Amino acid sequence: MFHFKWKKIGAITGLSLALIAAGCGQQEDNSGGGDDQSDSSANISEEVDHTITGIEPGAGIAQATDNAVEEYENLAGWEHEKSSTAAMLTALGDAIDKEEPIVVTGWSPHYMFAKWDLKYLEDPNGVYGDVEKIITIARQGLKEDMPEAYTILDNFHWEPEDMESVMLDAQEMEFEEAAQKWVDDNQDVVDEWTEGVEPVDGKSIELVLTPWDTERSSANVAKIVLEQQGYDVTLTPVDPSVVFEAIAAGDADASLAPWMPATHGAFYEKHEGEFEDLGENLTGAKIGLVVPSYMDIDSIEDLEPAE
Ligand code: PBE
Repeated sequence: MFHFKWKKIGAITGLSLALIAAGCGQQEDNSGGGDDQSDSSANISEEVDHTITGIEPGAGIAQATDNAVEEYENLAGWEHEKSSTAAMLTALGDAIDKEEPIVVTGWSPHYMFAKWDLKYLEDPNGVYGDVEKIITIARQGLKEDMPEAYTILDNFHWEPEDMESVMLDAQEMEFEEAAQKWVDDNQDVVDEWTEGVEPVDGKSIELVLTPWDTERSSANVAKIVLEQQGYDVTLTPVDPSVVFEAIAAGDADASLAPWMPATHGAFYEKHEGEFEDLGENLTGAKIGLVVPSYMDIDSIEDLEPAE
């Protein structure tokens, strides 16, 4: 935390200098109608101190962003500053309050798009993929050991709006309560997932998830549905790499957390053949570089190198 604040002070100092420099430039350039200059992509890149405000280092989007900095020649000399989702959202909110530029790693579904007017930067190299699916994976042997749970997990499919409604309610209540509310309101959907499945008597099952609101939503809904069926459910939040490791090793039973193909594709490939892929549980997710809509750039390629 301390480290992050310190970095932020550095960024603010850099920004003030950039603004002073821009002001000087405008005075010298009075004849040329230099008003647009403060919005130019070179200035945007300087004003953000050639820094992408990222999230937790273990996130798939963090790996993708390191790849983007490597791959895009125009991101030469850029820093990808990793901290936490909460710190990224605070920095984004602060920048928007002051109408300052900022480049963050963002994803949907997420309330950031409802709360603020934001846009994804185009990604001509396709580093962040296009549409992402969220898939369900299970340890080998789960189908034989717990066929009832396997069937329910295999049937689990919902829409981004469903996930968003749990995430929105969870702003004001615990995820358990928000998930229960969704289950109560959508018992017809849940009935389809559990149709023909026999009840069980207190068998234990462990689901691993990643520590973001999207996955807290799906895991808590799955927990309630499996508990209705008679299971005793444990939810364990871990890093994305550990989701795959735990399922591949048989230490956990299943997960509804992997984002594919771009976000967690590297982990998937590393463990391919050591787990079962039960297919998507949601489609229409996305990751990428996100900026406030007032910023006058549209593509990652509009950013300028640091050197
Ligand atoms: N996320 C949310 C995660 C997956 C879910 C996009 C921040 C990640 O990048 O690993």
